[in-house]
Amino acid sequence: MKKKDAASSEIMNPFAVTIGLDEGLMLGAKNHLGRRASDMRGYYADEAALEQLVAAGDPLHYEVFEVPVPEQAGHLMYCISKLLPGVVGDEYWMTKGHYHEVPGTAEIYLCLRGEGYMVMKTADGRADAKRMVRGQMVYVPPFWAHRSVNTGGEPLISFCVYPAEAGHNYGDIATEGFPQRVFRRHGQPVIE
Ligand code: PAN
Ligand code: ZN
Repeated sequence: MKKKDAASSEIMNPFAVTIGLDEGLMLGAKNHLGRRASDMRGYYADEAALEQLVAAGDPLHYEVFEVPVPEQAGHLMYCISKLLPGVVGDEYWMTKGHYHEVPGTAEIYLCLRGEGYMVMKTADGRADAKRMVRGQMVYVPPFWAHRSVNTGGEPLISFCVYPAEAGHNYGDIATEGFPQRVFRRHGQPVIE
């Protein structure tokens, strides 16, 4: 079924939202997603290290704050993504990563705090990674799966914007994985 677009709906009213640029939060966020270590099973190379983390209190891995808009073409969804620092074995904490359910939709990530990488891949075998530091904007083009990785000692906080109808496809990445992963080697991040 074709999704409605904004043009076929009533005109909505403007609104404004306060964002904590350093804290990585959105005041009045209606959607707050939190993923813990136990939600990340199957994503890290060192499964035993992940289980140790789960057993040691199952810490929060990352959070996403959204004040939702209608999931219709013409609208823009936006969020704050806050990925905490840490390693599972030698692999830096990361988000699950996904394609968009509507694959031809892009995304903009503006890094507000912290340091890390946006790791990306296409289904036809291309791979890329872009550094994320405060003030750096990463453009994730249509058809690129994307995952953020925190290689620093503080939260990696980004503001994201993408077409509201995009949706999230986690299944393909859960099975394919990303060809590039980021490990701590002698205290330094290395993309392997
Ligand atoms: C982001 C991500 C957020 C969490 O808002 O959803 O960083 O990552 P995962 O969704 O991969 O768990 C985004 O890319 N939205 O499209
Ligand atoms: Zn996305």
